[in-house]
Amino acid sequence: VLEELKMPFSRAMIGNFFQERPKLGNQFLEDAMLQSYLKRHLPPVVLEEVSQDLDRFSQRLVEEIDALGRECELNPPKLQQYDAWGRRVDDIVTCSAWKRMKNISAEEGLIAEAYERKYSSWSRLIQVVKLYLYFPSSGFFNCPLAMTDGAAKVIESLGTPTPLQNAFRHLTSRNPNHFWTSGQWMTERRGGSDVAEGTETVARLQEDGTHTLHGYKWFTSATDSDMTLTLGRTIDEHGNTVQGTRGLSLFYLELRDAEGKLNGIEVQRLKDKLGTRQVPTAELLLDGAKSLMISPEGRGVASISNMLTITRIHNTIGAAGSMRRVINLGREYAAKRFAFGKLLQDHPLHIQTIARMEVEARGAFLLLMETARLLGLEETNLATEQDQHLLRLLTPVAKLYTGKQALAVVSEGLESFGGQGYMEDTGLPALLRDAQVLTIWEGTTNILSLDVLRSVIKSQGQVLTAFFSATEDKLQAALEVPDLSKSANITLQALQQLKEFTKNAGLKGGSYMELSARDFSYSLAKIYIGSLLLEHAAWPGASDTDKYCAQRWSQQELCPVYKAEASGSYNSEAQVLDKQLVYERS
Ligand code: UCC
Ligand code: FAD
Repeated sequence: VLEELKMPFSRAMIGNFFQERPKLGNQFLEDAMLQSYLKRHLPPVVLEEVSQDLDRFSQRLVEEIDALGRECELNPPKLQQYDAWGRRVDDIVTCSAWKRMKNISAEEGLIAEAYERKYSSWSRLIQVVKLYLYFPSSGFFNCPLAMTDGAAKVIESLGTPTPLQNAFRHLTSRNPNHFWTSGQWMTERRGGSDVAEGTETVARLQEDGTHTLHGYKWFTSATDSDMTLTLGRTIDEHGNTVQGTRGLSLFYLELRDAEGKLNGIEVQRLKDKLGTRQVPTAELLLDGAKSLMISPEGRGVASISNMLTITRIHNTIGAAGSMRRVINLGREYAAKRFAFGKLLQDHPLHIQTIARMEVEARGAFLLLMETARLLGLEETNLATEQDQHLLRLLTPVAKLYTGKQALAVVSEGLESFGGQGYMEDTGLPALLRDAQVLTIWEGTTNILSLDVLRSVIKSQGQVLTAFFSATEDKLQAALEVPDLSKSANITLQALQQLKEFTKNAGLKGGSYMELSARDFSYSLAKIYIGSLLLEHAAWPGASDTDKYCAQRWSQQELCPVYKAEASGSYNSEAQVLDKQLVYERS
């Protein structure tokens, strides 16, 4: 009877409307900003070759890699502590897709590209672009790649000493059978930010010149890696150690021997995490792990700082990559989903929301490219003194700013799918879970803001001089373009405010600067991104959209530190009142 009446829910019980899903397209071809950036910067022959490779790789992402990434999310690693006969084995069991990601990383030269330097200083930038495309489909394999890259960088900066040559070859190999990944073990139970006070691990010198490590590493990601770099405190025969940062040295160790037996390490447990569930993150007991000291004694933190530079840039890759992915899927969806009689893409308010995300994503992308460009110059001895100062300053600025913005953009992105954005089987919630870590690991927002101050103090202000002069240079061309001159002037005004703030704050002492560190770092990020967008928009090949994007950016508050200072946010009364506000109880 129901059939006769043609009742819509009579047969299948679930109706006959099914929303078309957003499809992942070729992310290289769909990325207008990436395309125009490469066109603007790369020499034509390099551009031609690289574009072909990126196009091919992006097609591989759609056809093969993206599904593997999803498989990694659905099959998180497990720890098997004992074998069937009761022997302690501490096997970290990962899925086949995760293992496949390791092979793909080697095949695609995701680390090798940066160290072969086929395209001189552009090699680093090209590697970063490839990783940016890879990240949202990688099942978070970018995490071990970040640390692998960081370890290769540390070894290279030590001059690739003989005992580390083999490791370096493995880390930078394109052969899946030889490729190694590395860990980075810095965090202990007492502290991950304050590593100098937090490190309890001791290193005992052996007769053969190696050290054994004894301690407990509280967070170790991608613990299925082949090797790691870690910190330990040397202990003499009387049991004495030097406290603080001067007692810490940097150690290299391989996790397993040729038979696969762990090197004096016990895996205590795998962490139960909000996101990055694809990545095994373990707590490790080091009970005599055989290792090699690779820094001068007491120079552990300074020596691992090269790794921090690289992993922080990788974090920026992850931030820019996840913003791009959620926007590309969101705009695809808006072209397929109807509401109130028309497609979402025809509701201006919906598109305005995505356009604001797009401005943020383009800004993050240009800041990422700028740090990669500077790193490439530094690695090929082409960096000027100004470039080197800028790289030091912009690395923490980019990490802290884009990490935070990625979280906001990805969250907004989920909302653009309505309820579907909240549904696990769309794969979208994982993007949000994974974005949260970008603000925590590799230095939290506050710790990186303090690192920005460290770079200013250590260089006696030279990093700021470099910043002011580079920003002014970038704005020059835009001042001459009628559509851009107003925005360039606004940015120059913000730069002037920042200069004023710096001059005044310098006189007010350490705690004043410390309290302003976060707003100060945000101001650096916003002003520099503004100048990058304007510089790009002033390029003759730029589109009208590039101009519009730069104009939109300059309409934000560009120098929050100036405004907050004027309202007394950093003086001693504010410190007292902040504390009262936080701890008030009824
Ligand atoms: O979290 C982790 C995640 C692993 C997964 C990676 C995935 C990456 C992204 C994936 C992508 C999608 S691994 C753990 C990360 N941990 C941190 O980031 C630690 C955060 N805490 C800090 O950064 C602190 O600021 C410390 C640990 C650096 C502070 O140490 P100290 O020893 O108290 O600080 P000092 O005394 O100021 O610095 C000691 C030396 C100094 O050199 P000298 O002695 O020559 O003056 C500093 O200038 O180290 C130098 N130094 C640096 N140099 C310190 N930081 C830096 C730096 N950033 N660059 C250059
Ligand atoms: P704390 O240092 O206790 O910080 C707590 C809060 O206090 C933060 O908000 C911080 O900003 C704030 N704070 C601290 N000091 C100051 C200050 N002076 N001024 C203002 N604010 C301050 N570590 C590794 O070494 N290797 C890994 O592989 C690794 N993998 C990780 C994977 C995941 C998923 C996560 C979540 C963490 C991982 N970590 C790893 C640890 C990570 O690096 C630390 O958690 C991080 O550095 C923060 O350290 P903490 O947890 O000790 O926090």
